[in-house]
Amino acid sequence: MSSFFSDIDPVRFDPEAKGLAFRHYDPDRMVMGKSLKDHLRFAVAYWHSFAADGSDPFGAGTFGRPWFGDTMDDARRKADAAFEMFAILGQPFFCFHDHDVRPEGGSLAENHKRLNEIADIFEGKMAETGTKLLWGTANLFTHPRFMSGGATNPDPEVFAWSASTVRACMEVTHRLNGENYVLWGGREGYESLLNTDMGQELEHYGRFLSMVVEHKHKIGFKGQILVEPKPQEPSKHQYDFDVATVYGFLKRFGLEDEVKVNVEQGHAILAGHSFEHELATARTLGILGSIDMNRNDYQSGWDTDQFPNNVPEVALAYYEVLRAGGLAPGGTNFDAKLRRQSTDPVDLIAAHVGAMDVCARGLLAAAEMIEDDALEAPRRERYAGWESDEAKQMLGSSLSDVADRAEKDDVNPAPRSGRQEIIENIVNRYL
Ligand code: XLS
Ligand code: NI
Ligand code: NI
Repeated sequence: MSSFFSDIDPVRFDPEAKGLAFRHYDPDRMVMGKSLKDHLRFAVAYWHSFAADGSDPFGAGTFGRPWFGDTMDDARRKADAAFEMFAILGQPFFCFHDHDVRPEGGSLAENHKRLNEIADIFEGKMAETGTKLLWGTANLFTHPRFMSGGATNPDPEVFAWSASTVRACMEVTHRLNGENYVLWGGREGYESLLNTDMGQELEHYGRFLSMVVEHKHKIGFKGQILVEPKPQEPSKHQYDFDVATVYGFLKRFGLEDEVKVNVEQGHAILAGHSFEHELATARTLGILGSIDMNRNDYQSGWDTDQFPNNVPEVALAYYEVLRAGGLAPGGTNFDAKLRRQSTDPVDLIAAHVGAMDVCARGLLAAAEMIEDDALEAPRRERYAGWESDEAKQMLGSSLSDVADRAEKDDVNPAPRSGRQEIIENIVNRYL
């Protein structure tokens, strides 16, 4: 067994503790009829925690983990450290790409063999520790073969390679009882319109996603299929720009009842939205599947994948999640990495502990606002006019009927305050 975290004890809920402890995340605390653990469904992202090396566009990796290397032994050491960390955190779930867990094999057959070998190890460790798989996914963006996309690549052989890779990842996810399967299309987009046939690429993308759904049913995978929207980076323009764009795409290909979205905080910001906007859009359209809880640095304008630390933002996000009826079978995935100067094993633990506490505070505040009807009461009042029979009838009549009635009654509505500041003050009481 790896001893990477050897001097770190399992983290417990203890609001009085001096050292590493959860001060707000009490997994067993009951809120709105469910434990915090079941509301939040936290997951560690294998890639950022165990594969990221701390490099940036200007400098080499700084983390130097003992499992860095490209052999299967390195991959096994990495798995040991990962499950050691899940146990220390009491983390119920994890998520991974094929590329994070095994070294590249150079051929499809070798890649799949290696992936399945690591999945065997995961299977044993999951049974031992009770850690579950929130979602699996395929990395169709790191290797140079994917530089022009996976399913939207102009080269049909890359489409075929992608199909084989996604099939292998879906089947491993199914075998490990994953609760979701995610597709994030980082390079499913374009760099330049001058060399891109957008119509053809969108057709191929739609067909690919349909094939994924068909395969899900063929193998009896019961988890959710999720698309993760993002507007750009690494593509200049990504086809899955935001939640509304993805919904239009799903509708076009008849997939709106089969596929939901995994909404990431940082991606929402990159798209020029707030996180709660994206969550409310997904909730309203009935496609909220899961969340990636990692923020950007608002000054840099990049997807910096930092651990969440802003309770007011997180509270409004979980408010939308609770209104949607919760996350399950999705969860809260920390798609977040350490800053490159945070090089110690304890930094990795502390980052997750802090993030889990921030999420717990946010969810508790959101639940209290819901239990007190603090925001819904003023919202209902604002729309109360629509409760009358006369108002409801308008929606079933013609433009002329409504216009005639307005003119006959000589309606002349007076402006009414939206009370935004008053409501903002109410929110502030809960934070
Ligand atoms: C990148 C994405 C990625 C997905 C999984 O920006 O967030 O990490 O979550 O492929
Ligand atoms: Ni991201
Ligand atoms: Ni993500």
